[in-house]
Amino acid sequence: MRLRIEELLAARAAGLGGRADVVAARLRRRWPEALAALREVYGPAAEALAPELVDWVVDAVAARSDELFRLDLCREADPGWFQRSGNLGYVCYADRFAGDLRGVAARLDYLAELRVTYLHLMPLLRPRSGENDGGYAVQSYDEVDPRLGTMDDLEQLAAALRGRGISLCIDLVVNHTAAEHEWAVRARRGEQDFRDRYFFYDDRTVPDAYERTLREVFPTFKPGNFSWLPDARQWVWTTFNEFQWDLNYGNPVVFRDMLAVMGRLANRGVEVLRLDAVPFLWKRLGTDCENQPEAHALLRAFRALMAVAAPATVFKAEAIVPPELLVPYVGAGEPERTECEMAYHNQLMVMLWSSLATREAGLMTHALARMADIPDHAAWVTYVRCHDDIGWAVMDEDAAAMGWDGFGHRRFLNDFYAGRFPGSFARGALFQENAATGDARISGSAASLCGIEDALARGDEAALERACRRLELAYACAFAYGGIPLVYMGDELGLRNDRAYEADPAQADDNRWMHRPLMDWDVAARRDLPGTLEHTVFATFRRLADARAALGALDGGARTLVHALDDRRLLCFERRHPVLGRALVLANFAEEPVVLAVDELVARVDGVPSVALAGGGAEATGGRLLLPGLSYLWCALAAPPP
Ligand code: OTU
Repeated sequence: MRLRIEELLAARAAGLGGRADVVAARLRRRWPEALAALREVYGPAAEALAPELVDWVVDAVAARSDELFRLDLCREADPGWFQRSGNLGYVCYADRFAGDLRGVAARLDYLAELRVTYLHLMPLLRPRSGENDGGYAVQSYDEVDPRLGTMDDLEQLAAALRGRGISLCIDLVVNHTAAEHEWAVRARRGEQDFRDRYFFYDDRTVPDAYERTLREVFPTFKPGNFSWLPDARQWVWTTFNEFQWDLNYGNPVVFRDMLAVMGRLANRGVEVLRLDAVPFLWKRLGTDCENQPEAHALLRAFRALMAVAAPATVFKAEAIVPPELLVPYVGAGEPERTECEMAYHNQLMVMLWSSLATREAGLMTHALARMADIPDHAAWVTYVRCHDDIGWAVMDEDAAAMGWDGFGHRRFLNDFYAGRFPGSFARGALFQENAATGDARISGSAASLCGIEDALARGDEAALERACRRLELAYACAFAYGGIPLVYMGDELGLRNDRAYEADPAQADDNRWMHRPLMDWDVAARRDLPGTLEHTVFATFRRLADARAALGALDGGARTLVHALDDRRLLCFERRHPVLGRALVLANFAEEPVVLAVDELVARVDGVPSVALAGGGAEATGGRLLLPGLSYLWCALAAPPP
C-alpha cells in the first residue's frame, strides 16, 4: 500500500524532474519517523500537516543546486562522512577573525594549515541592532548581518569552503527570535496569527506558576523568565534576555516556518546547523521547561524532514545540560531514535578544567565512565573552550563518589578559575554570580585559564612551560575523546583574555567578551617564528591534527570506554571501532611524573599499546610508560598475544 504522503508527492512529482524517485525513496524511509514525532507534539492534528510538508519538500529539493543535490547523494552513500578522524573543527566570529565573510574566504589557507575541515562561524544572520547577545537575537533568518556581507557572500563562502574540503557550520537560533523579528513586531501590533507564535500573559498568574520551577539563565542580566511589555501591557516569555522572545512550538506554524528556514540555509550551502538552546523548545508547567519529550520529538521531526530535503546537512545540538539528559540529543533509547548527529560534550569540557585545577582525574573518570554510549551513527563534538562561559556541570553524586561536596567543589572551581584560590594559575572572571543560590560560571580564554597569561605577566618561564602543557593536555584529550574536536579561535596561538570589551557599552556588562578576542594577524604570523609562544602552540595543534588523522580508530563511530586506573592522577580511555581498530589515551593531570608498568596496563585494558603520539615528554621505555607531569600518550592498541 502506498503511503498517503507518496500520493501527495506523486501529484507534485513533475516539479522535481529527475529527482522525483529519489525524493519518494527518502520519504518512504523518513516520513513514518517524522509523522510519529509530530504526533507526539501535535496529536492527531499532525496528519493534517502532511500536504504542507510535502509541498515544502518539493520546493526545497527543486531549489537545490545540482552540486548540493549530488552532495546529498554522496552523503547518503557515506553517512559517516563527518565522523572520520581526519575531521577537525574551527570556531570563530567572522568579523573578529577576518572582518567579514569575504575576509574569511581570503583566510582559507590559514584554516588549511591547521587541517580544518569544519568551520563554525558564530551567529551571522541579521541580529537586532544594539545589544544582541553576540548575535543570538536574530531579526531576520533570511539576511546576513549587513556588517558581515550578504546571503550571496555566504553562499559563495560555503562553496569556496566546500572546494577546500571544509564544511560550513552556522548557528540557527531556534528557541527564540529577537523582539524586532517581523513575527514579534506583528505580534506586538496585535495580529493574532503572530501572537500565537510566542507566549503572552496579561498578568503574573501564569508566569508566577511557571517561575516556581524554572531556573534563571542570566540572573544578573535579566532576573526571571518573563519580560514586561509596557506598550502592550503584557508579559512575554523570555528565557534569555528581554529582547529574546521564546517561540511557541505548540503552534505548528512555528515548526513549519523554522523548518523552511533550515531548508533555505541548507540550499545556500550550509552543511551543519548548530541548533541553539534546544533544551528550551517545550514548556510544561511544574517542570524546569528543559529537555521535555516534545523538545526531542521536534528535533526528530526536523531531522527526518531535513533528511528528505537536504540530506547533506547534519545537526549539532547545543544542549548544555547534565550528562544523562545530554545523550538523548544524539539519539538513544529503544527503539533507537534519530535526533541530532552531533552534540557538544559539555561534560568532558567541564571535567578537563576540573582535573587541571585538582591535578588528578578521579572525578573525571567517574563522571565520564557512567555516561551512556551514543549510537554509532552519532558523534560528540568535543571542545576545551567556546564563546560561552563555563558552567560547572559537576553532578552532586559524582562529587560524592570522590568524597567531595558538589556545591563546595563548584565553588572551588569558580574561586580557582577566577584566580582567587591560593596557588591558582588561572586568570578568569566570574560570570552571572547568583547571590541567591551562590552559583556562578567562569569566563576567560583557554590560555588565560591554563596559566599562560599569569606566567607571562610574572615572567616565569617554568610556569609558562607548565601552562602550555595544560593547554596541550586538555586539547589532546578533546582531540581523541569523541567525534569532531573544535579549536576555538585564538587557542591555536595561545591568545589571552581581551579586555577591549570593557570600553564598549554594548559589551561592557557581558564579560564573555573577554574570551572572544580579535584575531591579531601579526601575532598569528609569529607561528612561523621558532622560539615564540605562537610557534610552539600552533605546532602543537598541527601535530595533534596530523596524529589524529593518522589514527583511524579515533573515528566518531568508535565507542569511548573509560578505564579507571588505580592511580587517580591518570585519565585513561579507549576508543574502539569495529573496523578501524582500537586506540588508547593516557593523560597525567598531576604535575609530578607517573610511571606505569606496561604489563599491568596490558592486563587492565586487554590490549598491547604502541605509541602513536607523545606529548609533554611522555615515553615508553623498558617495559614502562613514563608520564611526566601534564604529559600524555596516544597509542594504537593491538590484541594481546594468546
Ligand atoms: C546559547 O547558550 C548560546 O551559546 C549563548 O551564547 C546564548 O547567549 C544563548 O544560547 C541564548 O541564545 O545558557 O550560557 O542548554 O545553556 O543555550 C549559555 C543550552 C546558555 C543553554 C544555552 C545557552
